[in-house]
Amino acid sequence: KILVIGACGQLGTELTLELRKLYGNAQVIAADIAISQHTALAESGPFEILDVLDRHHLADLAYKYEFTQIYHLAAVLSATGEKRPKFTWKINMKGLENILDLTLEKGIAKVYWPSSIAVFGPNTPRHYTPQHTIMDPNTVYGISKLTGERFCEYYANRYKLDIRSLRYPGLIGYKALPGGGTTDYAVDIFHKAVEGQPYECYLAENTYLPMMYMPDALKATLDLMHAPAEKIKIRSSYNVTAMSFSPAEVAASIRSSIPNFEITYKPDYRQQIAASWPESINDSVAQQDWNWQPDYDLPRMTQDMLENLQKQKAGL
Ligand code: VAH
Repeated sequence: KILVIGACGQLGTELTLELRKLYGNAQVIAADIAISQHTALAESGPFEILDVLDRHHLADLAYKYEFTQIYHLAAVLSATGEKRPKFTWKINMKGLENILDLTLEKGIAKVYWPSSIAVFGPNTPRHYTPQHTIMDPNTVYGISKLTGERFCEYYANRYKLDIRSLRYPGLIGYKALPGGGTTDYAVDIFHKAVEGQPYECYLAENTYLPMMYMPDALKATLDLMHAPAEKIKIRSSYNVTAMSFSPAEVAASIRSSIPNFEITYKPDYRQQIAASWPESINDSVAQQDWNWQPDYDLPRMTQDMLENLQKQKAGL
């Protein structure tokens, strides 16, 4: 059985649906602090309200379900994190610590924990950022993810635990809304476009960021988790990416289908966060170790996003 913590989030929703398709609904327990955007998860399989800071409830769930894998996705993301630094540090670090301790105590066979390009900072080489390089994150979220990588690698090596991780770029999908990231604009813009509304972007027009379409994020996560353990050489977190684009570029891509779509720019505090992150990522180590290969580029993602959002809008 698999426990997905943070199952109602942007990634958690889609990962839970995908895991239930693969393993069967009853095998995948969805857990979150609340049933937020997706009650469908509670209807299609086991659902538990869980606060990752509650170690006793975590232990109770381990006893109740005897899960052998955990996908620990619960975290406060970069933009929200800067508004509540101490809360973010507590949730992100104490939450991960509780999961790692449970994994050690119960002998959980395999753990997935997401990191992010947010672990890189202003002094990290920003073009084609390598797997091993300078890392000086200056957001609480990024600091918590870098510390988390160090802890995951320490537990994996010292206690021989099978903990695996990816440094996600911005993720874009139509099945679930993002929750408080700096890259959320890349989802919001598509919703505005299909509603026939202009989009006011909180990042400057030429702010390049590494991005990935959700089907590729699911593919990377499951390819990593299904790879034989001996292929996983990186126990901190793997660089992965699919593309890089700026708000101006994704707007132009949308205009090839919706010619009168308009965008304006009004950078806010999230511009500084984006400016501290890489513009592109070198994921050659993931390609070598477990054959990572994305399927979606900007044109293909744009077409799929618009088609599916327009279907949702039409209630199909
Ligand atoms: C965020 N979507 O913006 C997340 C992600 C790379 C960005 O970590 O905080």
